[in-house]
Amino acid sequence: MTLTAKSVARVALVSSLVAATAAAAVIAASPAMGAASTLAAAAQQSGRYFGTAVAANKLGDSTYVGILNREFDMVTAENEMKMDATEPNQNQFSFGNGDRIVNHARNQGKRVRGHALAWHQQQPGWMQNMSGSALRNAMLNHITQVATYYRGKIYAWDVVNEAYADGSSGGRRDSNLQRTGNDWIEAAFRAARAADPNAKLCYNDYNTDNWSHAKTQGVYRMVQDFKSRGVPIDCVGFQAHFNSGNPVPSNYHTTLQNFASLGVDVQITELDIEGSGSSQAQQYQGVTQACLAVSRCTGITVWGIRDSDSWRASGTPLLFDNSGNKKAAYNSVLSALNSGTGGTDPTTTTTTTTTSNPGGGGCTATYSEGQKWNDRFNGQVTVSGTDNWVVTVTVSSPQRIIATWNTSATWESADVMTARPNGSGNTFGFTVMHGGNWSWPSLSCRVG
Ligand code: 9MR
Repeated sequence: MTLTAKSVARVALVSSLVAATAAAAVIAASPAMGAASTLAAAAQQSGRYFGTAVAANKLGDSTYVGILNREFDMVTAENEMKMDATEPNQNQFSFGNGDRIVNHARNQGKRVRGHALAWHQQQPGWMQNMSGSALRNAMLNHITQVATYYRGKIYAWDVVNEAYADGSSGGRRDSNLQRTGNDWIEAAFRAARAADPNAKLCYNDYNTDNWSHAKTQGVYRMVQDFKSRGVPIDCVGFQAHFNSGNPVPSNYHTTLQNFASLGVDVQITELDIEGSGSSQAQQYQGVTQACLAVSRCTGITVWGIRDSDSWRASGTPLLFDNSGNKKAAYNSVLSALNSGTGGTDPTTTTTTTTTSNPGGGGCTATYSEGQKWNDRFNGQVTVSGTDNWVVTVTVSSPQRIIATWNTSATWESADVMTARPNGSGNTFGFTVMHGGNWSWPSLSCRVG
């Protein structure tokens, strides 16, 4: 998989998150008093983990290891447990680099996601040229040997990675493994279960974030079928590699929830979001909130630590800059994790969006997050600079404002509400049915 191929295949959505961030957004840099101060500790408050991909050759880098040890409680080997790394010659296994990562994690009290037992990419040379029953048997032997070797040390295995096609077919990707027969995926899961009965067994893929995409639907039907026939599958991994051509979809929460409703855990397994500043921070926040709103979303893993560690470093897609400093995106994720489950938590206002009046005239509207439920959230706006304000609140489809208070509201369209004072002061509120879209409304303020 290359970035180019993925970008071409993806349908570019006009993301409401992007629209919402067009307004100047200010993300508060510090967590609320008493809140957890690391990603792992913050995630643990709701029983979740926060992980990262780790490269064995960086375990001597003290900045890298310092952040790893401090912030994360789940580890994925970025490349070291793939087929080419663990079985470079047929039936000769090589676990040295995988072990370095697994041992470091376990010595630090962290858990490990295994990645990946069967994949059309990063196959050793000897396997690439195989076909038919010889390849099927080699794949099953690989799964059995690797999962047996690591038995008891792996929280979840990506048993099969990226087996579905991009584009509109909703079907399987062509590969040497697929050509061994359509049942290769379930055979892989059965072999993995036999080898390590206590590891959670995941199907992992990219471009499966948007509920309306054919690929998402194809994977969903496979998981539904596996559950109905008793094929051992416990979880679905959503890689979540986002950029401007493939933004966080507005229905992300819907996707996670619908898969979870099939009776599997869902995990965000390789998160990175190209961009910078408050726009990137807000998208990270949206992804985090989407996971928190799904009780079976058990954790989030980012695909590297510093931007410079990323497979696409030029897109600066991670939570720490090249020097290891926390980015705005880090603070937004930490805030979101500290804000709780996204279920019935009490109001928390650790983040604000501030939009100045573009025409001048001294009027500022500040947005604060309010209480969140599975289907709706509250927002509050405080206006300063004038008592004679007109604030425009724009939500993004499928969001709808269903209630307001302390304001006189009129609607310009289904998405755009105009709020004026009603004698209750300069703070007003509203409730948004979000339809899976957790992005903040955008605000503008003018003197009336
Ligand atoms: O980050 C990994 C990079 O170092 C490798 O060169 C690449 C080889 O395919 O794999 C990258 O990780 C991929 C992961 O294993 C599966 N999903 C997509 C990831 C980014 O390409």
